[in-house]
Amino acid sequence: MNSSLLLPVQTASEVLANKIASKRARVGVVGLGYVGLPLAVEFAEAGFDVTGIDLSEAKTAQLNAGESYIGDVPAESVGALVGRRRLRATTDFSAIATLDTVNICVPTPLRKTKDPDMSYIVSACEEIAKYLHPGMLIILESTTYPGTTDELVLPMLEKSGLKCGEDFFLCFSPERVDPGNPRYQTKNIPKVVGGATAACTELGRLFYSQALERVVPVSSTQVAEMVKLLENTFRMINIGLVNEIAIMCDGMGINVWEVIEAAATKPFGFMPFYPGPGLGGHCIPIDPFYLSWKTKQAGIEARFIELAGYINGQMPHFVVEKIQNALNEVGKPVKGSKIHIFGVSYKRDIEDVRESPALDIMHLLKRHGGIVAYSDPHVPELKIEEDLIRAVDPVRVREAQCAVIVTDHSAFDYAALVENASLIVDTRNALRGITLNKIVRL
Ligand code: SAJ
Repeated sequence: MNSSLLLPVQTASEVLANKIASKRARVGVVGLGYVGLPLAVEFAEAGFDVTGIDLSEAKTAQLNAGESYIGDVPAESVGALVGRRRLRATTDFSAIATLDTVNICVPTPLRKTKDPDMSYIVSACEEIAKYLHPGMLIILESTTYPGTTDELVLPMLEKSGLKCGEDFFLCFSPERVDPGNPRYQTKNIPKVVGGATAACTELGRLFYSQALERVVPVSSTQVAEMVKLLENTFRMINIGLVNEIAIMCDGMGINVWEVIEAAATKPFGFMPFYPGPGLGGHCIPIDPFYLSWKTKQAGIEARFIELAGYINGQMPHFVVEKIQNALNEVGKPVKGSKIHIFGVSYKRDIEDVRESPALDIMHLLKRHGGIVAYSDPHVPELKIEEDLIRAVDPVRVREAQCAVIVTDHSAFDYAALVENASLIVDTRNALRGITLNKIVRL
């Protein structure tokens, strides 16, 4: 046969690149939470066939019924994509055998010992390895310590006998989802991606550029893993700094909120952070300890992280001391006093109570014999130790000896609170501009 008729054999990378560029690649997302579901919807809306995989029968059934359980993902979008058979959800990992790309978006919590809990990543990779086939792109998005992708995920996948960078391709890309952010959503948040090899990085770049506005390729998976940890460690440490500044100002009788507001007028070289009752959420209090855990393995002590973690962890105690002193000023002990907490989620205008400092504050007050109630329009009920307590009407603050603003939800009627409460500890400067003896600030 005339050799000019023989088409050059395409490499696995070229075949996959063609599938991605023509949007014929069948996309998979493992883990359909606040990261995975928006990502799945973005790729489906970009024209790919997307299969979401999750352990939860409830979640997959809701999605296949065209419903959404993530605030940032409208049910209409899910319904339209499911209707057009662009998006489907399953609990069956064997679907991976039919896919070309898989994004892993599973949780990476900390254990009680502040060690990384890698169990979700490990079990996802065990399933993927069963169905891994030549020509696949696997991208880990879960926040984790530098080295996870190359040292843990890559060997697990190569147990299949396939070679990374030749038969399959592997990247890390940090998730930067900020739930409820009205301006930045999955599509317009710049997407960092780093591959185990240059070919992996290029395929990761090509993949994300099909659906997202800006892709930032970096030279390795470790760089990409470290980018995320720098971002969130930066935030945690600066919150720790401003909390320590608040403690200093409190000791010197200086209004820290006025100090920060004036410092924020500096048009360069300063970024305001604000003191608060402690550090909540599933990112900022957690992510930096993935970094410090890893550096400890290399004999490097992450002193800033440890110190900031200590300071942030002390804030609930600092707030309870403020409450004790405020009640003391009016001749009342914490013991037997009714204390009404305003806001229990970890930050304003959301319903998430994970790691919320309000839980620590309520626990400490109960331990001191306080009688604790709370109001929160986003959290109808709350488990404190073994007790399940329900939110009460804010007007019940009239019965309390002290009100404490822990989370400054926009929905609160602060004028009514000032009117009805006999004593208020404001940990968020929610009552800024109101000067009354009955208001005590951080
Ligand atoms: N907090 C303070 N003072 C501050 C800022 C935050 O005490 O100046 C407290 C909050 O009350 C909360 C905790 O820190 O308890 C975390 O707040 P956060 O604003 O960092 O909110 P998160 O946990 O939702 O962080 C997410 C992160 N996004 C991702 O990891 C993708 C973070 O990187 C974002 O910067 C942050 O959202 C954001 O800016 O909203």
